[in-house]
Amino acid sequence: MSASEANFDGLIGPTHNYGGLSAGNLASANNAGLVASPRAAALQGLAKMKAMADAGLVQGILPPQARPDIAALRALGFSGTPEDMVRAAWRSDKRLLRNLSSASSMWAANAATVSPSADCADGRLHLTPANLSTMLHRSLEHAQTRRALEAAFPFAAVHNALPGQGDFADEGAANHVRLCANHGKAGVELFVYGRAAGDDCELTKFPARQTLDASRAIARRHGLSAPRTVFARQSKRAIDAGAFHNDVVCVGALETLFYHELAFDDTPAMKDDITKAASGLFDPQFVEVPDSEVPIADAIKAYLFNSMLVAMPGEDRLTLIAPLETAETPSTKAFCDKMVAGKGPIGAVTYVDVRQSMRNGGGPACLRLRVVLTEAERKTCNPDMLLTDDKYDRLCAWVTTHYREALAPDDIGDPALMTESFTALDELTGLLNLGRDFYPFQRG
Ligand code: SUG
Repeated sequence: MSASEANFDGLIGPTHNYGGLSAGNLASANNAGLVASPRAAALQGLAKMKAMADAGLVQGILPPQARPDIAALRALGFSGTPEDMVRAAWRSDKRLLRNLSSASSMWAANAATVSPSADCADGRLHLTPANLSTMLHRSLEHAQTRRALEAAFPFAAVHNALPGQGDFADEGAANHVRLCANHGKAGVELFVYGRAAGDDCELTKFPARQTLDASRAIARRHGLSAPRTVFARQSKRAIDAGAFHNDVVCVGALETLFYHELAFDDTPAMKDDITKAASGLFDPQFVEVPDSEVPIADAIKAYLFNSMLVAMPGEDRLTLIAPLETAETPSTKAFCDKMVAGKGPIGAVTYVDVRQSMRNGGGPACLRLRVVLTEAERKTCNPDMLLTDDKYDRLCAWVTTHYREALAPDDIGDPALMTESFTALDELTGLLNLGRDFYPFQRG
């Protein structure tokens, strides 16, 4: 069956700010406290989506979540009107309100793990929203993410998140890669984990956010074929260098896996396991970047691997859509230039400006969830959540009307930010035809 890969990007929400909320994510820590521009951030994200749509790829939109999270404020003991709760939370615990106000659902690569119908025993597309249980601000996302995925893919099996307990810590597609010869045929699913239940938590300095147990549970739920499924461990060195997700040091598409030499705990075993799992289907192409050419610190700072690796219509080699920071870092730029001049599977690199998201550790790849859709599935996915020229124009105008130009860390305590955000999101449900009960604040 013919199938293609669509990108569903998280539309950046009106509370985008630099809260310093993610331990182990160096950009989040280093940029904590900077003044953010929600408007510029959202327009950068939309421009990336438009560029992909203009290139002929299917581009979808996942709406931002409503923040601050009023239900969480209430559950944590605040009472009164939403404005009362925001004021009281800011007075008593600024860090808590920052967590409850994060626009982090923009990083759609963490929204869910996706297995295309060709890989699943029941022949349906399966999606498991990630519980994101390691970080408080991200653990609030999964219920609304499920709602958004059900709206986008009404035909699919959209599961509940795994139990939000440490043994099942799950970060979604950021720790998952699917390789295949052809999107419509069975592929190999690679799950990359940082720890297993029962491991000593002190093994890594920074949190290892994905467990083997979560990855295995997802593979079971999705009905994946065991011989076509590979589990590989992230290296401690990569996690402690700031690779809080595997997609900070690895990206794959079709037959190609592009990764840093230090990304995996046991690289020869990972390659061997993928090669065996792919046997009879395709010959995997491994593009390994040596630490001697691109030191891991540069790879993480420049986000070389947090790029989108895509088959552009009409091109016979893959294109890497990298952040501008990759072009500005000498070692990563030199590597990219050499790579495209060679004869390997990656034949072009283009650079995009997503600096607002990058300052929180979210590159081009973080902002999108890849969903392989058969022709029939694409026709049944929600057309209102797909980007068209007209919708792009309307979304840009909506952002320009409602989003603040600047948001300083202390603005999070301002109840007017909540009112503005909810007004904007209420209007967005009309723009995307989501119904007037999509957000919790609309349900009362
Ligand atoms: O989970 N940053 C996100 C970045 C997610 C990147 N996603 C992928 N690699 N796929 C995170 O650490 C920072 C928010 C703050 O500090 O305000 C944050 O949540």
